Amino acid sequence: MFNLILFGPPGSGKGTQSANVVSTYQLQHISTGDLLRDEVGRQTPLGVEAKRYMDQGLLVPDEVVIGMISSKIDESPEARGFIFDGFPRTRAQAEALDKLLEFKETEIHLVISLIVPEQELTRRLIGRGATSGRSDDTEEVIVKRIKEYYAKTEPVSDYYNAHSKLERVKGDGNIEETFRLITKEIDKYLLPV
Ligand code: B4P
Repeated sequence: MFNLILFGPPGSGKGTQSANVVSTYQLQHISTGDLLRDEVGRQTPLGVEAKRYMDQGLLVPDEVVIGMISSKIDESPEARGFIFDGFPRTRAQAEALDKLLEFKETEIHLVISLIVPEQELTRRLIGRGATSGRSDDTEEVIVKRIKEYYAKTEPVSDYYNAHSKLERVKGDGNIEETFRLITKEIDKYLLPV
C-alpha cells in the first residue's frame, strides 16, 4: 500500500493534480473539500454546520473532518493506496490520520507540498470563482482562507519534515509541468499502472 498527501495552500492545485495522480497510479482519492461540499449540497446536518465555517474562509472543526476521513478509508479496504487531498490541515488532523493508518497497519509514505506564490494563488482562485459558483471563491474569503492556511496548516509541514516524509515541489508552472515534477517524486515509491 502507498499513501500520499498532496499538501499546499488554497489554489495551489491539490484538487487539479489529484485527478492526474489518481488516473496514473490508481490510488483512491479522498478530498475533504469535495466531501464537505457534497454534505453542504445535500444539506445534511454536517453540511449545514460545515458551511458556516467554509463561507467565512475558516477551517471546519477537526472532529467533523476526522470522522469523515475515517469512514471513507473504511469504504475502500482493497485500495492500492490513498491520496489525501486537502487533509490533514491541522496538527490534530495529522496525528489522527497517523493513528487511523497505524490501525490498518500502514502509514503515510510521502507528502508533496506544492509551493506557489500568494499572488498566483489569489489569481487562480478569483479565476475559478468566476465560473465555480463556490461561495468561498470571493476575493474577501480568499484572503481569509490564505491567512488561515499560514496560521494553522503550513506548520503541519514541519510535522512531516521531522519524519523525513516531506518533498517540496514547485507548483507555479502550468498543470503539465507541475504534474511532471510530482510524478518524479512518486515514481521513487510506486510505478504507474
Ligand atoms: P479545498 O476544497 O481543499 O480547496 P482548495 O484549497 O480551494 O483548492 P486546491 O488547492 O485543491 O486548488 P485547485 O486544484 O482546485 O478546501 C475548501 C474549503 O473546505 C476550505 O477552505 C475549508 O473551509 C474546508 N476544508 C477542506 N478540507 C478541510 C480540512 N481537512 N479541515 C478543515 N476544513 C477543511 O485549483 C484552484 C484553481 O487553480 C482552479 O481553478 C484550477 O484550474 C487552477 N489551477 C490549478 N493548477 C494550476 C496551474 N498549474 N496553473 C494555472 N491554474 C491552475
